[in-house]
Amino acid sequence: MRFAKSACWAFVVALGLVATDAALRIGAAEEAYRSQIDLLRKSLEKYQDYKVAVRDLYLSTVGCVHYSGEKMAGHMEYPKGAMGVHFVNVTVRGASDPTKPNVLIYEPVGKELKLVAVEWLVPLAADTKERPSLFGQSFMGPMEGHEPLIPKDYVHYDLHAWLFNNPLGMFAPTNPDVSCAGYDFPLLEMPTKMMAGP
Ligand SMILES: [Cu+2]
Repeated sequence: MRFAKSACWAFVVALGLVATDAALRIGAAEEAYRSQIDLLRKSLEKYQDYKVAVRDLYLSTVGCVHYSGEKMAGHMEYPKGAMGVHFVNVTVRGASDPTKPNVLIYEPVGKELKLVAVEWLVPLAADTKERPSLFGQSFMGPMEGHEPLIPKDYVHYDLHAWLFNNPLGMFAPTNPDVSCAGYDFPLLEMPTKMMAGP
């Protein structure tokens, strides 16, 4: 009994160390890419106004995407929280540019839309040799498209960047502080299926 208890404590302490280490590493990665991230924030200032984004062909996909935190074997793990409303620009193609994401994400706040994050979506192609990365962060995936807004057969990698605040970290897929409540088109999505790939 005594042994079980101390083993349990050792586990908790180890877990704490791992968590702290991961947080520090993410912090260090953010630090190393600080100037690139600042540049990205600057290039996005104009998109605080979603109408400017629309004029630049970032088009609203209407639904405010959020997740329950439910875990499903073989599917992506999305902590409970929202992403928000994705504005997708299909004219942004080619290698991922750290200052030019192909998705802008807005949170509905009252009658306004507030820019909260950006996302890079990279399709898995026959000649994909490695997992894409930006800011020292490996993209998540490959995974199926996010139904119902993106068809299942759009297998892709993605990386979110929360530019202003996310308690789960700057590159987490969801944000518990973002909400779709009160918005006319909330969309509870199931976690996307993971696919094989580099
Ligand atoms: Cu997203």
